[in-house]
Parts: sequence; structure tokens; C-alpha cells
Amino acid sequence: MKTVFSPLHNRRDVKTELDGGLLIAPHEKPSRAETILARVKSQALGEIVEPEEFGLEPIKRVHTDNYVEFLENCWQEWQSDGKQGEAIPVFWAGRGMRHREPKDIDGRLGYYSMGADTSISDGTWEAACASVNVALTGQKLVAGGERAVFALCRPPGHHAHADLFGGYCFFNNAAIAAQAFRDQGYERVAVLDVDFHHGNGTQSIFYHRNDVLTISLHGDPDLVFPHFLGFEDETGEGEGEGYNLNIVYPPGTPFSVWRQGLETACRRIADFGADALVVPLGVDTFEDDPISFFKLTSPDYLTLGQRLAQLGLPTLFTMEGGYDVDAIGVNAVNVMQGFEGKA
Ligand code: OKP
Ligand code: MG
Ligand code: ZN
Repeated sequence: MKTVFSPLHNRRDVKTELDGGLLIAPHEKPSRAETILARVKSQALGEIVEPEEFGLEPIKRVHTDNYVEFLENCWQEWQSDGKQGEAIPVFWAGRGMRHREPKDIDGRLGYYSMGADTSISDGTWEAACASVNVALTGQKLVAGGERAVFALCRPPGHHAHADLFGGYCFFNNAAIAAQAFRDQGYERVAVLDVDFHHGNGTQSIFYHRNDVLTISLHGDPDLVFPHFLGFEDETGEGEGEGYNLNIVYPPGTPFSVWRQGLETACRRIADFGADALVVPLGVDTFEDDPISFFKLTSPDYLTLGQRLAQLGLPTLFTMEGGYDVDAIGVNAVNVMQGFEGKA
């Protein structure tokens, strides 16, 4: 299997994540992608290719023009305003207030975000664009006939809405790739999010549509991020009714239970008649992940890959979360090797 990787991911290197009232060293750090790349190499998974440049057009099929412009200029504006640290949103339009984009950078940071866990600094824009190019290059390879491709995206994307960043995400790489499949004539695209967290951005982007089926397996949002979306009664709206599926699990969930949801998801995708599959892949479902609460083990990721391969679909994996850096290389590449038939 080919892997798409951009060294530009390392331009995303913030020093802060607001967590528990402290500015900690971020969980989402450059060594994550380097560790996975090292495993791709040591396992000889396949060729490693650099992304092509796709520009802003495919991004704007999913994200609003104003949001894209905000992300491009945010760091510059923050600095021009004389701020000393990294850009962190602290004000939001609460209930009863107006959802209206103000001029001030503090106001705009709140308007375009869902949380304060995701600081912005120099290079964030460049890395976020490179991550989209990684996903779109993978999509192009799959559309060109590759059975499956591993888009080693960083920063991740599945929490990003059409006009919101947060949860370490800026552009929704998986949604942009799914839309690219649609724009190239694939009639029905399935997105199966196996990251520990709900794929709230992807759900939101396609919520009113029946041409992209969105499914996410995740930790109960009553207990973890993203807190305000991802419940099982969210099934889609209008034309999209019945085309979103959330499968929610409690703390301590082992693979024996998690895989039942995977089975439900795979059957739904088969019924849907998908002609392409995008898999936002997080390995933060791992038993030792520092911010999550499922109990998957490294061999379970081989089984996951095997089951996905049985769908028989052209498949694009986009890398999302996974924060036990010692294990993410093995776990992510295990999914690919399982897909290719390793037991
Ligand atoms: C991104 B991805 C923990 C802070 C959690 C949000 C989690 C973002 C996960 N103290 N911040 O889905 O892996
Ligand atoms: Mg998920
Ligand atoms: Zn996650």
C-alpha cells in the first residue's frame, strides 16, 4: 500500500494546549507523524510519495470562504495586534448572544472555533494545507486505481466543521477527500470514522445529504470531547435523514464489544451501495492512549484492517488521532497490513 506523507506537517508545532487550567505540551505533536512514517518504512508497507498541490478550490467545496481566509491570516493578525503568546480562543457566542463575525481577532477566534484546546501559531496554516494535499493526493491515487492508500495526514481533520476549528483540527481532510470522490463521479461515498472521538465535523458537513454516508464509532460525548455532538439520536436531516450513524461506547470498551459496532457499520455501508470508502483512522482507541478510554490492543488493529478490506471498496485512510506515541506507529500500520491480508 502506498503512503502519502508531507514533511511540512512539522510546521504545525505549537507549544501550548490549554488543559486542566495549564498550558501543557500539546498531545498532537510532530513526533506522531514521524513515528508512523518510521513504522511504514521498517515494515516496508510500500512506496512513500509526497503530495501534489491542489490549491484552495477543493478545500472550499467543504469549508466557507470566510473561514479559509480567517485561518490564512489569523496568526499574522494576532501578532499585529501585539499579542505575546500563541493564538487561543477565549470568547464564544453563548446562548442568547449573536452568531455574527466581529472584526477583532479575539472575537473572530471564538467565532471560528469550538474549543480552546487548539492553539494557532506560525506554520499552522502551511501544515493544515499540506495535510489536505496529502489527503487529496491519496484520493487521486485511489481514483486512479489503487485499491487503498494511506494518507498520513497531520494535523488531523475530522473535528473541523465547514467554519470551525478545534480538537486539533483545521481542515477536514476526510470530508474534502470524500467530496473530491463525489466531484469525480463517484455516486455514493461512505465515511467510516474509527477514531476514538466523534467525527463531529464530518457529520456536520454532510448532515443534510444522502450521497455521503457518515458513520462514527466513539466514546460517549456525555463523557468526552466533543461534548455537544455525536449522540445516537443524530441520524441526519432532510434528504440526509438515515445517512448518519453514531455508535457510542462507555469507558473500558474492549475490542470484542467495539467490533460489534464495526460490524453494524460495515453492513450499513454495504446496504448503502458505496462506491468509495474514506476511513478517518485514529488509533486513540488503544488501551494505553493518554486521553481516551477504550481498550483495543495492537493485534486488534490487524483485525480492523481485515474487516475493512472485506467491504471490497476503493479505500482511502486519513490519519486522525492517537497519542501514545510509542504505539501509534505499530497500531496505524497494523490496520494497513491487516487490510492487505496479514493475520
Ligand atoms: C482529536 B482527535 C484532553 C483534551 C482533549 C480534544 C481532543 C481532540 C482529539 N485533555 N482535546 O479526534 O484524536
Ligand atoms: Mg470516531
Ligand atoms: Zn481522537
